[in-house]
Amino acid sequence: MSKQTISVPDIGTDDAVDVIEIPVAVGDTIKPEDTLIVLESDKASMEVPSPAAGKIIAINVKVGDKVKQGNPILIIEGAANAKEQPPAAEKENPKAAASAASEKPAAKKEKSVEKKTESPKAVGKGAIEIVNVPDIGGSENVDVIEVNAKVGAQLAEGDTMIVLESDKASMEIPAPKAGIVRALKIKEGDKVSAGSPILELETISTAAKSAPEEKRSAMQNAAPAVTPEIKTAPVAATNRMPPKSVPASGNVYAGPAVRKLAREMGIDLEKISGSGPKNRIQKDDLKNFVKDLVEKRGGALFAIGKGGGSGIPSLPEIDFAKFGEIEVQPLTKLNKLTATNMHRSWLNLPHVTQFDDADITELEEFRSSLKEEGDKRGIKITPLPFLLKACAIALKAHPKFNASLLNDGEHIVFKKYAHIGIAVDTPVGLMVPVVRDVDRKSIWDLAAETSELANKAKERKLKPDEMQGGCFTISSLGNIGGTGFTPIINAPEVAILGVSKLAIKPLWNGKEFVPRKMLPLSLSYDHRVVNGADAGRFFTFLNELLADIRRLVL
Ligand code: CAO
Repeated sequence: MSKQTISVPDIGTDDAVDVIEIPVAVGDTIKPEDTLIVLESDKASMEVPSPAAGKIIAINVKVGDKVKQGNPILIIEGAANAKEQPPAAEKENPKAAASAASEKPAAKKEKSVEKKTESPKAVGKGAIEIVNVPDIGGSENVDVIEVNAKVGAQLAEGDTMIVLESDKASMEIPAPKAGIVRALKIKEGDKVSAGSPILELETISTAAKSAPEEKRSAMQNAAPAVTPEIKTAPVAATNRMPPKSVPASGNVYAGPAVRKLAREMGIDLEKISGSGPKNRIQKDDLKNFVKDLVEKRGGALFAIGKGGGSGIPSLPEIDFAKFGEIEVQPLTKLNKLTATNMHRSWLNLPHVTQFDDADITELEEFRSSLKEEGDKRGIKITPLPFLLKACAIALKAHPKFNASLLNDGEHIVFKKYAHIGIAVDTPVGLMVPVVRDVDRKSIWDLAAETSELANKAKERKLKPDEMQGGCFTISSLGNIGGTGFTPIINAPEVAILGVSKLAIKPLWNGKEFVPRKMLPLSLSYDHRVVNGADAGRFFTFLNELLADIRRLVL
């Protein structure tokens, strides 16, 4: 495999410059133009892009080293996609990719710049000057990828006005002097060359520099020297190294690669503190910031008691001990899991709950009549197996309730089976075992199975597959009490039936009030799948089945 040593290119100075950042490591696979190191001289800083693709097998420099043009930076191997190596003579003196390209004859360059130059106009206290794109290493029609300057904003000398990106590098163009931006001549997406007008600057005296200037004074030393010609000529025409990494307005000090990444990720660099020299923001700072954000906000989104992402405000921390004696206990794993599932469902599914009472007078009579037989069989019959059976039949008759939305937002799945979960209250938290093929099982079988599953849940003996595949859930608080509640849907199911405590209520039969055993039911449904009318029909159908259990066998 071929090996290639990559050296420091022409950096526009014979002086040794500092290596301030090495964003690559041995073992990394790099592409052409990936930043290898960041250098900083007393005039500017620049990222050195890779001229080739390959795997890094050695790095010859470290942060803090001083390097000059021609010093080896690193060795790459297997440069299959490597660009053509420059001829030997050129190798000795490679052009900095950023400054890049062939140099045009000075006279020609000046002429072309002169053509685009406008004379300063005297307005008010300061003169209005047109600030042009300086010599950008011969690159032409370079993309404007960022416009940092804003009309009306005050720029300090060295503040980044715009960021340009060529096919070789990106570079920040600093303000040649302090002033107030009176007009912008370009916008993001424009293509510019040396001499293209950037903005109109009303120059101000050095006494009127921007407020945060003191803080970044050290960094401003890195800005290119300003010559009077700056009004009409390129900045630092003799300096082929493009001015880079100067502090941008708002105190951000970061290289173009970091800025580009931040832009792609939608991150405001002003929120990040840089760990590099002179507080320069490095790629790792950006990564750590994102990691922190995800851990602190995303991770807490479904955590109990916390707000987090999606703009949901957090609840305030309260010191409950201030108000009296307290005891803090850890949540069980099940508590946390339930909280996560409930929160996720509550946030993702638009819930609607409808209420109704089912007249189960006859059902209760029939159930009582089964008691003796149940004792013989060793099976206790509660209203639950009847509810299961009725729900399974209702699911078959109303398929929208036996459905799930796919995450693609384009499809809905209709299930041909009727597996129903039952919420079971256990000492460690809520569990939902699933009774399979409810429609095909007898009331005796369902009674036996629900009691077995409930016992297993209470003893924590349920297997994972006994809690999966549900189409619908029944949550019965009937033995506990209450006249009604709004159950949370067990997503990706689309509906859940809440059962409250049976009560004897007077019902008008057309002639008189008669006492009837009424079972309060609440049906929560996902309004993306089920409409109110669908729910009304489902509920009516279910109540008819429960009111006349002969229908369960039809
Ligand atoms: N109204 C009045 N009495 C009811 C009733 C109702 N709706 N439902 C059940 N009962 C009665 C039963 O008939 C039984 O009485 P008898 O012993 O006199 O026959 C008694 O209440 C106890 O029933 P059970 O709870 O043992 O059995 P079940 O089949 O009704 O319920 C189970 C089983 C596992 C669902 C239940 O024990 C349970 O855990 N419920 C809690 C579910 C829950 O926590 N839901 C909330 C989820 S969201 O937080």
